[in-house]
Amino acid sequence: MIPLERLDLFVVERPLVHPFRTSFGEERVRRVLLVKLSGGGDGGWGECVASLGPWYSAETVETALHVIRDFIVPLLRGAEMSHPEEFPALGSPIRGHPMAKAAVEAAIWDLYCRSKGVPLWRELGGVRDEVTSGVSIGIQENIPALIERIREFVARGYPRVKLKVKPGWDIAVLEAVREEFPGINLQVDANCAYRPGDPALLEFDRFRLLLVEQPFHHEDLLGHARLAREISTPVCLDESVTSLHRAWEALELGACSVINIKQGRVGGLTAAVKIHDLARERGVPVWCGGMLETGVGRALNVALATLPNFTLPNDISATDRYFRDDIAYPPFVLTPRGTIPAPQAPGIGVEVDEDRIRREAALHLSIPLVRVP
Ligand code: OSB
Ligand code: MG
Repeated sequence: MIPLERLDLFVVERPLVHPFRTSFGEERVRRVLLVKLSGGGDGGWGECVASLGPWYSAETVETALHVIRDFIVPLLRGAEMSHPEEFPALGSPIRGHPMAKAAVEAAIWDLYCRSKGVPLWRELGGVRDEVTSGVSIGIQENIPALIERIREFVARGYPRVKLKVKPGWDIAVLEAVREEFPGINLQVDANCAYRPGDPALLEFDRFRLLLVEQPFHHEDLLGHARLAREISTPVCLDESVTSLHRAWEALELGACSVINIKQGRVGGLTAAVKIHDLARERGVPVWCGGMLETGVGRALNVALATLPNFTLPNDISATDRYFRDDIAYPPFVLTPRGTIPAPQAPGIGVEVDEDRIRREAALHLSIPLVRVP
């Protein structure tokens, strides 16, 4: 049995090195909800990927806190789990709230793997000890500023660039970028900003893009299926794929030929691995998306991306692309091969600076899961 004795929730803030602008808003500071599960002398960590506001998905830091404290904690009390894969069934009475569930599941995985002495990526079935990196670049003030950002990241050795696009920040931008960087691996992410029928979408085919990510509303699988038949650029889904079932529906409908997997968005690592397996059976490549995570969440992403069907570059950049000063050590660094190595230490493979988190936390709740005699 996995011993579950105490759950700690911490909220900490970390300023981003660069503000990150998408079609739905701008983030300057990451407000991070961390989960620590303690038991049997070990501690496991999870990071919740929810943001301050319900813009990327319905969840927020506050809803995740509420759901973990008031609904997941009671389920954990007296739970007899022998493996982290059993957590989704335990959490299934709670409808929705994948990011809240994923954060707790991650802490269970880390605790389990640390006590077993194995790296998380090996336990998940990883087949490589480094993952291909990529960088996601937000919407900039103007095109020259964007060109400079791209130049900087290409010079640092990032093997793939993803640009955020939206109506009005798309075709002219791509023309300028392709003129300056004809050979780079390039893809775009619209975060749901287009309406079906927008003529700009047909023009994406001119730019030799690896893929176009989530052009339409998150519920619009049929719209994506129609677009996938109209353009030759592969359509990739992010926001739309919230579960294994949704991934299956999207593939059945032909709504995408690539999937961006984020463990937080799909309710945890167990569901993420299942989506990976389904896509693999169908010959659909996947890659690991990011949510501007700290080192804890990045470690989870790296572990996931070691699975065999993660064959496209991932939104997993080095720590210094996000934060000057992270909460977990050592930092993730980009290798000369354009990869991020998977840690060899047990569990998520990074150490959390807990003393500092306790000092700096905007909120800390420490909840016993067993009766203290
Ligand atoms: O759509 O992939 C997205 C960040 C926050 C919310 C949504 C997205 C993103 C990114 C960042 O693209 C990727 C990263 O963490 O490097
Ligand atoms: Mg995306």
